[in-house]
Amino acid sequence: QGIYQYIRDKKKARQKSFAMLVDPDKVTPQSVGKLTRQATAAKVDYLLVGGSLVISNHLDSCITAIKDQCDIPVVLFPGSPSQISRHADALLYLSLISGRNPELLIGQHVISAPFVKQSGLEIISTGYMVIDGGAPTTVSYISNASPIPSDKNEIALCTALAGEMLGMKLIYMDAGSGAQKAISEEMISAVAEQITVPLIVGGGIKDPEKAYLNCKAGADIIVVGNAIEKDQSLISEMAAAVHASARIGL
Ligand code: 1GP
Repeated sequence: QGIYQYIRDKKKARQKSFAMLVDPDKVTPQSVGKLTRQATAAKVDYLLVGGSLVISNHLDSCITAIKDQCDIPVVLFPGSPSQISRHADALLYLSLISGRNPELLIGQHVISAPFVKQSGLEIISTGYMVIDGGAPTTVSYISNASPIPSDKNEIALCTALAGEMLGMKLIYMDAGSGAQKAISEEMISAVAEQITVPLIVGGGIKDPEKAYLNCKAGADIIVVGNAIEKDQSLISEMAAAVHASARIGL
């Protein structure tokens, strides 16, 4: 069974998932052991690997080390076609549908398509929506595209709807890594009420309560990176909050 089917099944069963974002620049093949032990103990559902800007060139060896040491699915979240590793389990094939930069909507996909196909990875087409996170984030700068204003829920919902009708299998709403302001619950619920595909939400989530509220608003998968890099005790707290939101029937 593929990762996407697994995500769909969990949504159908009204289960919420927690994904830990692993920045390839902040780990080494030697240091991933600690991280995989913590993630396994915390029952993290997915490891998302990638970022808008990756400087190191040890992606393959880090993913191989992660796969050797745990059974958590590794899903690529690439900022560019150079961040593709056939050692992962699946690839979020991102199209930046919130922006109007043709390179990130389709251009880079065309150039990398043969290579992506040959990788043998499970490809999950994802409508990627960057939402204004208060101050410019790396993704908003690098993408050279305006994020959706944080209070324009109707733009977010129309964008997500268009993405779903174009055939995107997931919608990912992201305030950007390290965002000052996470996406509002109002915007999450406006989108969640309209779409049927699973909804991923991330960017600037700093505490378990916000993770919980996002699930309550309709997010299916919560992604956290920065906050758990700063305080690793949050890994289990975040995962527990996300899993608890499903148990009480949200
Ligand atoms: C960024 O959604 C992710 O693409 C995670 O963001 O690092 O702010 O948790 P943070």
